[in-house]
Amino acid sequence: MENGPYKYFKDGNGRISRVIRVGTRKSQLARIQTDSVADMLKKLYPELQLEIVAMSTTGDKILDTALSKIGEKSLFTKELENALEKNEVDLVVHSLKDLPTTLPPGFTIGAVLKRENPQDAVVLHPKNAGKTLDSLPEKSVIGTSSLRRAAQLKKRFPHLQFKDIRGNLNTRLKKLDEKDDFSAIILAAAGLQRMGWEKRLGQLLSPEDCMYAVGQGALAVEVRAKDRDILDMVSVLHHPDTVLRCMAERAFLRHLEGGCSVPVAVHTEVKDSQLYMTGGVYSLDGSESLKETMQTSIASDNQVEDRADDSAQRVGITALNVAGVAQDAAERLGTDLAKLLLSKGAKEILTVARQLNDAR
Ligand code: DPM
Repeated sequence: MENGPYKYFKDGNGRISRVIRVGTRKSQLARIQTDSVADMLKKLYPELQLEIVAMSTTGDKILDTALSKIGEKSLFTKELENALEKNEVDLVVHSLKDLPTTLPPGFTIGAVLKRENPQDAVVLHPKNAGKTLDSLPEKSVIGTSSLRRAAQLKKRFPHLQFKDIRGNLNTRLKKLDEKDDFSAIILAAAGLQRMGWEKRLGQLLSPEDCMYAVGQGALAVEVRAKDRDILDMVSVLHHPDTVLRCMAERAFLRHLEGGCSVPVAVHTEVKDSQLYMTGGVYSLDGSESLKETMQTSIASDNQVEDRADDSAQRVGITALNVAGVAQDAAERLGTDLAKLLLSKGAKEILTVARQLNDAR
């Protein structure tokens, strides 16, 4: 342990020399996510003193506008990054899918944790308990403000209608249960599970029905890029398969120049040292779509990455302790899949989707 990440945090007597402050948004989901990461760090470094600092972000304050309409990608992250920059906090826990594929200079994702179920789930109004999207009556209203979910599901379930629903998970569930506006809403299974709402998890959407968002289901720890001690400390939280899948997904989205305001979806899998990836782009009503699958070897000679400079960052992630060749292969896979889709007309589909969404 002499040269391990631990040393920095002990004083001459072997006691902790500083408190690590962990930034979080104030929503219940954000608090749960942050607490789970703090607990893992405490198990790994029992003498660490952690302090949680909760903040509201712009994204939490603008609750009446659809996410895809607000435009700014760093909606949920800017205030937290300001606090990181000013050394008010040392690390910040996010849902990876809320982090842009290019982070502002000076920041990096120092850990990507083991992905939970990345699938989307149907949460039904209590009066529809037991139903599926298929069996809901004609013109039933489904709540989601994700262009990605709406585009895929409109195509697949033409008898349904889709309407925006905003607010944090608690607000959405309330809007569903206490009013008669929605027959069901679509949420990430991972979020439901973290909130302890498994009982509300209705139908899980298969990749044929709805592929998930880039990074969905994985938690990320954002840190100051130059803070090698903190980077070393959090890098033990990296889950290598999740890192490689999410790197490929983020490279795909970045190359398509997508964000949360375009309908882009993915599906990835790691099996026998192969990384498989399916990516799709959709028109807003789902009538046009392109979907392709590619794979790459992520076999490595166990030569792990130990550089922490800018050149080691791939799509905003610094994955110390994960094989560099595998990271390169994953990033290339995402980029190559995006190039393939672009060669088939993805750019036109996304440009029109963006224009129509802006005009909504
Ligand atoms: C992003 C999207 C949504 C969130 C867009 C998308 C869903 C918005 C909506 C980028 N961020 O998925 O196509 O449904 O109106 C968000 C959730 C989680 C992280 C909640 C959810 C929890 C799951 C996770 C919101 N961000 O998607 O149901 O950590 O991946």
